[in-house]
Amino acid sequence: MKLLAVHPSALMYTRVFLRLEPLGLEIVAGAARNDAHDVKIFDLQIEKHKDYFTLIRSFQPDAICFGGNYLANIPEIIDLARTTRRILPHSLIFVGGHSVSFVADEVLRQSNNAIDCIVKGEGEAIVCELLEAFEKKIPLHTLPGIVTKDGEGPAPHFVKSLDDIRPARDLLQNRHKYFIGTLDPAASIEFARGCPWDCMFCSAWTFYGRSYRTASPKAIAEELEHIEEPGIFIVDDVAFVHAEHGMAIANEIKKRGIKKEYYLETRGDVLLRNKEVFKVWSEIGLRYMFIGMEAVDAEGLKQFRKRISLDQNFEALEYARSLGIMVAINIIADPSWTKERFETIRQWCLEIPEIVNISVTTPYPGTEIWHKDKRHLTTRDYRLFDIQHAVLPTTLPLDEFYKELVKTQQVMNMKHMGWQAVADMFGILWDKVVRHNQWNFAKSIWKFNSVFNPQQQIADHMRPSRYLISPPDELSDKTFNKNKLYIHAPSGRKSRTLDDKTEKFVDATRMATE
Ligand code: B12
Ligand code: SF4
Repeated sequence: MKLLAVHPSALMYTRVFLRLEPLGLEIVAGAARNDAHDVKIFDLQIEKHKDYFTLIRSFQPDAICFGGNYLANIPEIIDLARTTRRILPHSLIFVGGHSVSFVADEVLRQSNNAIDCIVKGEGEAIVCELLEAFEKKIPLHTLPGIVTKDGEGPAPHFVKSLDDIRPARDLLQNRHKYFIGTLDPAASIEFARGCPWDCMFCSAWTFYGRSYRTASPKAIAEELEHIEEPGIFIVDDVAFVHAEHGMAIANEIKKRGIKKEYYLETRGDVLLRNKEVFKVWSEIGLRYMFIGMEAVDAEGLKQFRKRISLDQNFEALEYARSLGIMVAINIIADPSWTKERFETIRQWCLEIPEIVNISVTTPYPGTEIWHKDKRHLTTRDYRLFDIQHAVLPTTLPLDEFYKELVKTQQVMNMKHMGWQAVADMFGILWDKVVRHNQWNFAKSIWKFNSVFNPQQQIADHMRPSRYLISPPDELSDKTFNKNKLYIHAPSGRKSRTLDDKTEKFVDATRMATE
């Protein structure tokens, strides 16, 4: 069969700081190609809608699938599916990925028969069976994880091993367009899947049933050897949770003489616990690290149910600095923030050398705060659920809130434009643009003001919206049932590839008990 796998357009943040390959979609495409299907990938983060339509007319795919990792992309996917249905009335159209798994019924309904089914959970575990069932006219909703308007199959299952299916990276045409900051160009890779913690604002753990699985160091190193890009974005939610695994990958990389530069995301307490691992990684090319601090005071951390103390967070930053790793911190701005609160954050951010990123508290389906936050949503427009817009009532008038937010983001952005930074930047630009003709990083420097703009953000709220997300049906601590949040059913300790000490460490640093 001919399968076309499509990633939707970039959201706000990705229009400036980074653009990364759609790894999940590439893995799904890889599984289908291994099964002898003729597969193409089309990435709308780079390409245009009109080129998508030209492609489907010439390629005439039997099946088209869309990557629904981001809630904010759902209206675009529904509209694309509707037009595609008119052009190719007999093709199978399906959507899979993180966010769409949590709102499957709703998206099917809103598509008005344009989307045949939603694939919940891991796509590579079921895509081949799905294509076969479509060919043989077997009812799709009998398959695990598949939801159609006629019903839903059994719970989705996991792939046997993360080592078996490699992403079809070679199917992307413009690989030089993917980058993160100065890692330009950059490829993405997955070392482990899932997260054993259970933060209330996050759905990474509910998607995978609080499991944590690792790929083998050998398979990872082999994959790295095949990647041409010098920069590597490690997509794991929390990198190097398990020290031995991180160390074994580093050893394999050293043994094979692989030379790359890496970016990863982790937690402050994991960094402090596994100092040696991060030290070794700084020696083999770890350049950038993203730590989700979420709040800068104890009250804020308590609100986010993170058991890590502020002292630990600052100690982690200090340690990363000592290794020469550039750290970016994420702070979550709550809609209740006042002008004074924004000012405190700006001052704090100027006092530290790290890059600070700010996002807005956003309840997402699949998170605890979606069901428990008693504040009513002020908008149900999917497109605004991108953590750059306020979807809950703001204490400041909305325009003031955005002015303060963007001013804070500007202060953070400009901080890295001092004389020394400009001099360093000049060196980097020389290397990227003049020596290697790589333009992504250079272009990103001038894009900030055109994308992050308070008037534009207000205007985004005024756009007419055709598809609205339904609010959570239960907003109560008493009736809230955590088990309903999961996409892959939790199967406890055995689903986590962690040694007992690490399992205990995770338990001590997460808030809830199973
Ligand atoms: C890497 C990553 C990114 C990369 C994106 C790379 C890309 N182009 O896709 C970057 C850093 C750019 C990014 C940015 C953002 N991200 Co992000 N990101 C992640 C992260 C950590 C891992 C995703 C990943 O690659 N995993 C590895 C691959 C193998 O897994 P996967 O993509 O989930 O794919 C599997 C399944 O989902 C499924 N699947 C996926 N696609 C498809 C398609 C089909 C057809 C099928 C059948 C199956 C299928 O099968 C795959 C294989 O098993 C997730 C957290 C998570 N654990 O999912 C957050 C996450 C997806 N991001 C999130 C958010 C909020 C954002 C931003 C909005 C944040 C911001 N700062 O503004 C932006 C928006 C980016 C955009 N779309 O323009 C949220 C999503 C929230 C939501 N409900 O919408 C998540 C869940 C994080 C979280 N815990 O809240 N992100
Ligand atoms: S540590 Fe918390 S915020 Fe980070 S991925 Fe895990 S559950 Fe989400």
